[in-house]
Amino acid sequence: MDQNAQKQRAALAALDEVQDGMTVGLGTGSTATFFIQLLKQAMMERHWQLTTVASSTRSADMARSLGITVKDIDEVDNIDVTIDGADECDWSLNGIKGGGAALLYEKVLAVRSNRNIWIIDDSKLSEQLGQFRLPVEVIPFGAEQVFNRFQDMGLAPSFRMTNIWDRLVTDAGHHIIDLDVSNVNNPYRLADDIKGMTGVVEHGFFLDICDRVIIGTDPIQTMVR
Ligand code: ABF
Repeated sequence: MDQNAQKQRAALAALDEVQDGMTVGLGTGSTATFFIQLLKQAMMERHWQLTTVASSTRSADMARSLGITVKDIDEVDNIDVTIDGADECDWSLNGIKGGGAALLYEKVLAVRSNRNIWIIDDSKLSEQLGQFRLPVEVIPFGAEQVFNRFQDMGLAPSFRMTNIWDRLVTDAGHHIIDLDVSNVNNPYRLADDIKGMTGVVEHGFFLDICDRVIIGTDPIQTMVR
């Protein structure tokens, strides 16, 4: 089944996680985009009143363009469920996110959410995390020093670029360095080491965060924590 069909199927299945009156976290990426479109349709058909919080400017803009109420995360007392995509997911419901350069706000949203649901196509599944390069968000000041540290650690770093001259700048004004973690057996240890580095804001390991993964195969497959 083609990936888009799987993404749409997973996004549709995630509507089961939403009830009238909820505050819903909106993820970022193409699968999350399908979900936002389907959420609007469900709101109209089922007369749901919902509040949302978005994990990126582009998801917020898209939701608002559909007439969905989007609040700042500090304006809501509670986030009932966040529906997001992932770049890679293992059988323990751990994942790598940040391919869309939104990992910081995605993680802030996820850790504030009562439930986290990932909607993916089956190409994202892997036995051991590391097929996807790990995005790390760093402040611009001293980013080269952090890059060099990653090089010394054998993680083959590369700056995420918007073109051949300019480093990508995230919604929060930071840069992304992508790392090769394909030889890493203990993501927890590496996650702690990376997070402890001065100049690093956040990394794309999402460990022990996701409660349920919906895989858009036919029939749908789901993994729960
Ligand atoms: C988001 O989900 C991003 O971190 C990631 O890049 C995306 C998955 O991409 P897609 O849904 O477009 O395959 O959380």
